Amino acid sequence: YARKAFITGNWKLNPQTKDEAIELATGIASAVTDDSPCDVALFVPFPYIESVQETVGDKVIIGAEATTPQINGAFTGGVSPVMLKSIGCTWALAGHSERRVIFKESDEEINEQCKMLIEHDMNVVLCIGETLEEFEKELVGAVCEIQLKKGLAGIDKKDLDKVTIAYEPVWAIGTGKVATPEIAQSVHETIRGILKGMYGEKIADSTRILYGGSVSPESVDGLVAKPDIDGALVGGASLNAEGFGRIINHES
Ligand code: G2H
Repeated sequence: YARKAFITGNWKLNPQTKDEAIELATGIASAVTDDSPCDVALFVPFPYIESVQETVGDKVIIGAEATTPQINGAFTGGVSPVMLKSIGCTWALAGHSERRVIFKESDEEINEQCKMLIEHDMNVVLCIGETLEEFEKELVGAVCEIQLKKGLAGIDKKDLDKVTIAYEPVWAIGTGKVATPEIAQSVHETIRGILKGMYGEKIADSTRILYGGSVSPESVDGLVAKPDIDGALVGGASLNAEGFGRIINHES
């Protein structure tokens, strides 16, 4: 199965102004050429989505960093998939560890978000991953299995082409401590095995699994060289156009 590499950036609560967002997006889009070995996406703050989309055109997919699973009503501060779709945005992250930890989103809420996105024919990158404590207790496989099964509960096989998985060990996020390619590969293989149990071999083989957690221009090549690592979800290093350009145009 040829899974095309997928390099994605997650800007989080950055940059500070729309002008800076457009400048950064311009730099990143200029790094994407016909020779780039991958699809490219950027998950950006809501207020920047439309202008950044306009800036990058077809070169880069622009998505939301989070969504609210309800469609309308009394949910102050919420942003629904329908609203996003109405501005031409058809991708979103779900379950990033910062949403789980800081915004207290549960597996059930994350599942609702995934289902709602899919129901509206949108694409989701479901983020999963263990804490340092769970890693040390050798619970990585168990944690990934729970988060995958709960996150994807009720999602049909036919819709898995709208799902990308991002494995982000919490201990590697923003800490500069990137997982070694060997550790990441072994977890990705486990995740693919869990997907196989849930959806069968064909779906498991065609679903892209990205690694996230302190990916840098220096570490990307070793990671994506591994057979089950199909790309990266890049935080800090996606805020520098030159560095992110290097990650996009990694060795392949
Ligand atoms: C993990 C990652 C992007 P960073 O959160 O989602 O961020 O690359 O800064 O660790």
